Amino acid sequence: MAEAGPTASARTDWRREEIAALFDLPFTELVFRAAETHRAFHDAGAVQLSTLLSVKTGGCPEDCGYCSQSASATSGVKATRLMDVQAVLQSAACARDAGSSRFCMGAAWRNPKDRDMPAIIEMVKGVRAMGMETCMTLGMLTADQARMLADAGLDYYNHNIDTSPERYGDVITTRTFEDRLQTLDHVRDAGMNVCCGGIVGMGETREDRVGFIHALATLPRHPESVPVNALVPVKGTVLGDMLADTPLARIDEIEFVRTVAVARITMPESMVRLSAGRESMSDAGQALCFLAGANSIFTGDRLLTAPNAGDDADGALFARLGLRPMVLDDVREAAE
Ligand code: SAM
Ligand code: DTB
Ligand code: SF4
Repeated sequence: MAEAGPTASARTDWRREEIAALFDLPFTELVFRAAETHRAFHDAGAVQLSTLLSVKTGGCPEDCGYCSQSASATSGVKATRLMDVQAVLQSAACARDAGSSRFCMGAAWRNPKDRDMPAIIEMVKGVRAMGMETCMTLGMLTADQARMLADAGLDYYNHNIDTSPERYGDVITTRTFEDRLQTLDHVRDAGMNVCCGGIVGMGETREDRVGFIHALATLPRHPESVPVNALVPVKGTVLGDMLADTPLARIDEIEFVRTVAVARITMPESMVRLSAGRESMSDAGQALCFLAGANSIFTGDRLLTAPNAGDDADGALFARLGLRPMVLDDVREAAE
């Protein structure tokens, strides 16, 4: 079955109560419904593989409470300059050779400066020329910057809403939820695919998770890609330190799977990505996520700064579960 991005007719008028009611379903009923939706819209045996590279690490002026790269964190992550284009392309070639279909480049910026754009554009063009899909996450964009990236051929822009609108100000104070939405508008207006999701396990309530999914599922058009991250608690970050003291605040796998299932049901045509935090999940927990409709992962042994499961572990998991990587031809067919 051909994969497809969200059509204009996908339902975007979800009410909060409806989403809360989905979360409240008996677990097996919720997962069953999500699996049905998954099968109606996607090939449930195929998982899309994306690989991350941090092209500019650390020293970020934003104060996101979860992030090791914020200048306000004492995580020990060293700030670097923007990587050389050739080094980025070498890393992309390794990812492609390992079977990844999309290369996602992240920079620890509040926003890119105009002087950074020429190198960024070279990275997009170079990775595309290798036959991979391209994704970038560079912070806030102006309408002009979004157009420049689209003109360079950038396929996806990642910009997460991270949590519910109500909780946003508790996690990040240096920008607003509205700022986030504005960049997402610029990305859409420029014609790029949107990758937008967030983090669970930040000590939020179920109601916040409802608000988070509600905000995504009622965007004017569903994101093509929805990353659901489980917080990777990093020492020296506000949330990492807070949760180190209250281990019970961490999300349990069943609640994580519920979140994936509700994302799948409410945004049926989107790719739902089991993202950060997968390394510390059990195989059974990940299997439940795939059953509940997750159909994309980050591969390789590193995310941006945090460790990731790694190709050997993922190869073994896919063999155990009888899953196969979505190859580029499938991905291309999906986009048509
Ligand atoms: N600076 C850009 C921005 O914030 O848009 C891009 C990079 S930022 C690291 C991308 C996303 O990674 C964040 O929005 C957040 O959802 C996720 N992330 C960052 N640190 C995380 C952590 N410790 N655990 C889970 N997800 C995390
Ligand atoms: C997303 O939602 N998750 C990825 C990607 N988008 C850029 C990043 C996860 C970062 C995890 C923490 C780290 O590596 O520092
Ligand atoms: Fe900076 Fe992005 Fe980390 Fe926030 S999440 S501190 S914007 S790198």
